[in-house]
Amino acid sequence: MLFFSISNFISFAQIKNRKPNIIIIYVDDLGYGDIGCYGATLVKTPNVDRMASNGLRFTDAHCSASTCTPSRFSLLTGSYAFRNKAAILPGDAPLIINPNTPTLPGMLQKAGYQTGVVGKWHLGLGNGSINWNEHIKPGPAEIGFDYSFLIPATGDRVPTVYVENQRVVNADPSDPITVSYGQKIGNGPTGYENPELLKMKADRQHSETIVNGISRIGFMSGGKKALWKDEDFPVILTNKAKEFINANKQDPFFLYFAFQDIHVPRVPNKMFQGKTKMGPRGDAIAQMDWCTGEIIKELEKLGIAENTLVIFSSDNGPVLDDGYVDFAAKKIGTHKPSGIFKGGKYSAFEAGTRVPTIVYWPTVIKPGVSDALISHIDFYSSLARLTGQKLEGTNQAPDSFDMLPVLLGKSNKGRTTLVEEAFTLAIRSGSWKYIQPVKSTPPAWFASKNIPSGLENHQQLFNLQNDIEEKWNIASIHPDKVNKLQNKLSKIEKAATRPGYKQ
Ligand code: NG6
Ligand code: CA
Repeated sequence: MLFFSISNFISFAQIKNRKPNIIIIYVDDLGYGDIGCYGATLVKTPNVDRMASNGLRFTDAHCSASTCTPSRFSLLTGSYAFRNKAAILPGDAPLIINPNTPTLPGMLQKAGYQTGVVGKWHLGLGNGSINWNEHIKPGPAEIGFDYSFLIPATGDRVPTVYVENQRVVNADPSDPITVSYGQKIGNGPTGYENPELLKMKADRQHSETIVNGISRIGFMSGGKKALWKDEDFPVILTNKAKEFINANKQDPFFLYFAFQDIHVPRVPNKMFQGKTKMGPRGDAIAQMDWCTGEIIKELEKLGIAENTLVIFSSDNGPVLDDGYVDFAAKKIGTHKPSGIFKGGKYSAFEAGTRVPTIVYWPTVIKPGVSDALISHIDFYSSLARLTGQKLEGTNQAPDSFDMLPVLLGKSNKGRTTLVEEAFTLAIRSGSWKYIQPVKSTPPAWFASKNIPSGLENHQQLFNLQNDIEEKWNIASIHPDKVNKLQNKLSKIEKAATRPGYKQ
């Protein structure tokens, strides 16, 4: 039953008399069980927990995929990432969102919003032959962001420089930047040639150019003045986010604040080193909690907290060893990054995409917990409705369902079906979960991760109602169910799923 009708919403909007600001805080690799309000005890996350106890905490909300690029692609386009074959990108990849594609920030611009992105991008930049010494185009501006301050790919990939409004910050024409994901370039040290320079050891893939004592994926030369220090991320990124909020406090604004935490390399600021007994991974969780708190405090200071909708979530499930020796597994103690669920980052099991998700809007959202099934893909349509934008009959957001009543806690009627993407596809339908056999082999390095992956070359079926840990594959006992779900999945693979969507 829907508890919330459009007419209620309109009258609510009239009471508010203006469009609310919208902030999406997107943490990297944060698992379901990694924060206090989802059961963690060995790391304290008071700021996020406060948001949860004064907002709506979801127990069955999903990012679209168990890796970063596809999840972010889906968040910004309202489309399943497999439609675009979006996969983890190297740091010199071209922009994977075609500038003609309707996007979430573009839709909000039309609704009168000032739009900004601060933090990890990992959606590619430029058109394939990127020159890091010039204005980089296309980029965030071409897909709907008025302002951008980026870590271009990931913390573990070159180039290790900030890019503000599509120019490298502190670029120096006399020391041009070159990037290579093939042969080594320049004379700089690498992890495999100069291990004595490292503050953290790494596997072979992460042993190329060394910057700030950390070897990365990929080679880079030049740009000495532009190189980042990983320890500065929380301060620099949070300040940029605050500056954007301050500059736009009079307008409705949309801020997509994408953290580097708690992705590798985990190199927390001094303020957080040793905060937990879990080593850098635990300390990075404490750091991301602080950054979140800084944003909420800023909204309160400016007196705009009650007119700002904040969505807090993660781009995929947790991973302990992701290439650097930071003792995440060794120091884990009783901490359960995936909570009660199986798997994690890269995995087709629940913990791959079931992530902490909190929606916070003081005085508007009644505190509570929701077990509705929702996807981050749904933010697009839901925020369109919130801001008075109509998607019906257009070619926007092909897989995004309007879940606004669910997001605001007015209804518990979530999705009936949802696809989870890993190196294969899985589908949720009611309490059933079906994992399709893998069609292509995952990368060789994945085998060493020691994460239950769910990647098999046979069909798997679980009933989450009595097997939340996906322990018992009951495909052979329910061949009809398997066929039905496989057919459903194949149909979703072929065509858009949003009601009213037209190409
Ligand atoms: C993988 C990297 C991993 C991480 C991941 C992207 C190797 C062996 N592993 O390819 O360290 O960077 O890509 O993570 O290279 S994500 O959260 O951005 O998807
Ligand atoms: Ca990630």
